[in-house]
Amino acid sequence: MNQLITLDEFIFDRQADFPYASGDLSRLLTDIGIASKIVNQKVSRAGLEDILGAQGVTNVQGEEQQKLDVMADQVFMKSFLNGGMVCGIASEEQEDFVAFDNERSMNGKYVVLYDPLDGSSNIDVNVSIGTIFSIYRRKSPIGTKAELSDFLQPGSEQVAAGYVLYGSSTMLVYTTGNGVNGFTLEQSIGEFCLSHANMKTPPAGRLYSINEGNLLVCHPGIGKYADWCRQTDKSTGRPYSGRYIGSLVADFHRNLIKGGIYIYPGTNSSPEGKLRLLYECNPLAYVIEQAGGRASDGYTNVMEMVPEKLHQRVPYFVGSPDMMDRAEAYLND
Ligand code: AHM
Ligand code: MG
Repeated sequence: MNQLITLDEFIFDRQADFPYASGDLSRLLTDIGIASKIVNQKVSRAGLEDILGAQGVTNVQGEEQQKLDVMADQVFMKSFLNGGMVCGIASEEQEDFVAFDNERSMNGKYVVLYDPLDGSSNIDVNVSIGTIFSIYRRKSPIGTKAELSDFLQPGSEQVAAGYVLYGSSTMLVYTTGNGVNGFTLEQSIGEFCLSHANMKTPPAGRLYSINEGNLLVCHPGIGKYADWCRQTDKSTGRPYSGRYIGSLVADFHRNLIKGGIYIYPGTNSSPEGKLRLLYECNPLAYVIEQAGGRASDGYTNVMEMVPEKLHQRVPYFVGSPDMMDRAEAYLND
């Protein structure tokens, strides 16, 4: 029987990788694991809550039932607030960042940016969704309240990032800059267990993921790249397969493992695209880079961009390095 390594054991074993480690980042990652187990529990009951709750309005505790993405946002925020390692958070669900004002949190070294439930339009139809998170060391002095500048850091400054995929099984995948490791939730013991050690993406793959409905309203180079993917050529394994779930985390995770490229381009009506730089693009860029892939806006590594606002959007290309090279070449041609 293989040795079972839980997420918490793994995090604490790896703590020595950081010469400056005080255990705070380890504790923070553990908090993320706990929050995602709570969210997983709620997500797995999607569809039942309305039936089991009183009229779908209040639950047995008399609390108003919330939409799952708002609920997930609150679960993660409370976990960061209670954990005390974080001086503030920014979330897709909240217009402004939140600076925690209790003494313990103000002494926290880190800020977290997150998308609590990405792909949430898929909840109603029981399709995989995810959480994405990004962790930075704060810029403002320890002991004070978090400031906007703590959150507007380029992705290259991330100290950890990852995602949780609520799929046919629930997985937590993260990096702290020493490779990528994936943990599958073993429901019977309620623990994330190491299942995908040192994940690497193949240099090239046979999957391309794009909302084809956008092909006529985006840069023509992207349509030409999609045409190339569809052409038959045995020497390059084409035609490639089109795979698009519409849940970034799920599309990203599949492509990471099997080899592929995900593209969400700027369109005529939304030149900046749809995805948010700080809590969707940068964290997954850090993960894919640590797994041997790349991410860009078609021209520039997204992690080199200096963000100007919390909810900044950016066109997004992410995946296996050889596929990225070719897709970018079509864009630049
Ligand atoms: P969300 O954060 O509001 O859920 O939006 C992000 C999602 C991604 O998960 C997904 O890849 C994309 O939006 C799908 O968008 P579209 O339906 O336009 O293809
Ligand atoms: Mg999202």
